[in-house]
Amino acid sequence: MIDNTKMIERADALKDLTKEDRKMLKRYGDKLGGRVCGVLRHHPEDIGVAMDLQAWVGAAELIEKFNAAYSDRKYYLSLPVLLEMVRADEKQRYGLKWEGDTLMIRCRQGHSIPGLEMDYRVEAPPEILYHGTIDTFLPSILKDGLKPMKRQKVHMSRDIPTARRAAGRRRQMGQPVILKVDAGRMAADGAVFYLADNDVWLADHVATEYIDIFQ
Ligand code: HQG
Repeated sequence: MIDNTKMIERADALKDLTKEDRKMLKRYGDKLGGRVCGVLRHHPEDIGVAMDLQAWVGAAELIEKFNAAYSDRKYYLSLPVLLEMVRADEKQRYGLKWEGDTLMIRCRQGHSIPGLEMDYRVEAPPEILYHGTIDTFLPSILKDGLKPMKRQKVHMSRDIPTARRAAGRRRQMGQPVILKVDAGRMAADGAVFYLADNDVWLADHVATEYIDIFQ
């Protein structure tokens, strides 16, 4: 896991987080995060924020344009709010970097924006990775393998609870199923695996021969 602590400290803004900000985050933090991820992973054009090929956007520009676009909502961004969101995110979805004096932010994985050239690290995977899905998708997965669908990559995790949470997101559409991916054999057969900065494992496709139903 790449740690954001130093980037956050350099901004020196968390000390300005107000009581109101904390209240807002407590009540609307999930909605706010969902909306920010929506912009950063899928639709930067919704708010007109400029994004580079590695999905970075300027934090100040994001804040300004996000607030302008969603001024009718109960949530908002400010530098302290954004940094607290980044700091507290349980999946560490957001990455930060400084370009000179400009703070940049991106989502670390999960994008669907065409043409992005994410600089994921190519790494040798653990022997086994897990993918959470639902039974509704199983016939298609067992026929075609795991495909990125709307995103750029197939998402997998090293641990079962993370896969279970991913599956749980679709509880309304079907029964959760955890798939076991024989990543070691797949890599030995020449497949490339990528590791996002928040320890999510990615691949372009997982053929059915490497997939087992775990539970
Ligand atoms: C399924 C969340 C039919 C696949 C999560 C999944 C993750 C197929 C869905 C991250 C298929 C795509 C990504 C095939 C795959 N036929 N269905 N051949 N191949 N599928 O959301 O992995 O909280 O794009 O099983 O925790 O669910 O948003 O991928 O059910 O880390 O940060 O098609 O998103 O993270 O769904 O989730 P998604 P995912 P966040």
